[in-house]
Amino acid sequence: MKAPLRGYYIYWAGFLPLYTLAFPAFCSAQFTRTQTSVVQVVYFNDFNANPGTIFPEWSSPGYTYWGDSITGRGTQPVTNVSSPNLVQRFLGEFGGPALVQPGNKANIRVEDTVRLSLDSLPPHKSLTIEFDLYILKSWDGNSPLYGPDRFALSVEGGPVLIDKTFSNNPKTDSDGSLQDFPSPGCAPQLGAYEVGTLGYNSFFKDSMYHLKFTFAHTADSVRLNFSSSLFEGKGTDDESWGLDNVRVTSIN
Ligand SMILES: [Ca+2]
Ligand SMILES: [Ca+2]
Ligand SMILES: [Ca+2]
Repeated sequence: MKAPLRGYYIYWAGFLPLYTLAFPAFCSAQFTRTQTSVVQVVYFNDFNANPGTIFPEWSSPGYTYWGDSITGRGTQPVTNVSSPNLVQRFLGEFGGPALVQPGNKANIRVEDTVRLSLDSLPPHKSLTIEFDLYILKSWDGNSPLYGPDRFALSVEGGPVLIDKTFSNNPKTDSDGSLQDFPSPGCAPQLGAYEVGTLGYNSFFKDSMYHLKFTFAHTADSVRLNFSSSLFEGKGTDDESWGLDNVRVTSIN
């Protein structure tokens, strides 16, 4: 393991006082406190607990699929796993079930959502969510043949923080597999802070992104929906994703 087993925790991060300098007559500097921001980490989890751990704050409304004259839905377990090379544990793998036999071409879209629910938040004016997103195996980005393959994060009853295509498919000429993260028409895996470190598929590999968003929020509870919309229907052995180092900070 790269990181110690820490589990998740909730704690005060302390106070961040903001001051302005005032220079009255005699030019004697004087500090005047005009505002105090309270910054508090209200949630963190590195998911380094034993694989198969249930984290009660995480749940799923399940997956849905449609295409090739079939539609359906099912339940999505939410737990943590180890990467194949055992260097990391994370929440995953998500993306939906295999709906075709291995090796067959399918034209099925699968949408899968996992949800973080936090209650009893301290008084605040905004929240920051940051996390590592692991894009695993053969995501195809904008491909008209095998995509689009999208990842999204939204606040229930609030804004969509990200909804972008991601790609691990280097065959951009034949498959049109560019990605829209961080901006439209980018090369596969652009912006990833690491590629191929988790030991997945040797051709498509895996890519790790650090994402961070701040949004206005005042209620004492929040629901954050992390979701994928993947095209092919071959299941998590073919295209999947995971989350790690999820941190939520409140700012008052
Ligand atoms: Ca981890
Ligand atoms: Ca694929
Ligand atoms: Ca795909």
